[in-house]
Amino acid sequence: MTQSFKRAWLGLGGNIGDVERAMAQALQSLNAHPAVVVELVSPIYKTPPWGVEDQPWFLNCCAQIKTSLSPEEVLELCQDAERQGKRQRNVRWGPRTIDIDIVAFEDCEQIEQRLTIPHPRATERAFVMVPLAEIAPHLIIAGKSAKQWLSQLDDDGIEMDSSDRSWWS
Ligand code: A4P
Ligand code: MG
Repeated sequence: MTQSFKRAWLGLGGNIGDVERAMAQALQSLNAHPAVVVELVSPIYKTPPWGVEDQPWFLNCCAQIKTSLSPEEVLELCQDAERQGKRQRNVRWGPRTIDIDIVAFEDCEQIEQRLTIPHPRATERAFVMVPLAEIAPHLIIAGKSAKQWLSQLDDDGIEMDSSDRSWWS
């Protein structure tokens, strides 16, 4: 039986607790799945809060995976990883320790409440496009490359935390 592998790009972030550890654990648990390979992970960036500004700064990164799972199955895995991160931290209130969005999925475009691909707000967010452009500058999302989207965004304040790309493994 031949399996068809697709690439997908994930955006990870958080601003409560040990976010680096939560993101590393999430990426490790995705990579441990027999149908998922984490191929590339960006450096971690410190990013000013977007949307609600009165909250702590975030850490963000992006990852490229290869998978034979469907987009919905990948979303489920991401949500499992989010739940694990929360449980271990036992955070009673406040923003999530870790949030994982599917930014794009090869050969998939869909608008559904449960899963919209590409992620409808990703191209407006420098905290997604900065790390994405680092690992997949030529990836086309909604007609433009990650690098082109980034050139239109305000990336003021975003700082690379460390250029180490193996921080998660
Ligand atoms: N869902 C639909 N499409 C997708 C997709 N492509 N990927 C559904 C993931 N989930 C998708 O998600 C709610 C539901 O969206 C999921 O159950 C899934 O079925 P959510 O993450 O709880 O919230 P949201 O509505 O997706 O919000 P969004 O736009 O992701 O914003 P958040 O998560 O509220 O953003 N500032 C910085 N600097 N860095 C950050 O990481 N994050 C947030 C939180 C705000 N400001 C930030 C950051
Ligand atoms: Mg989200």
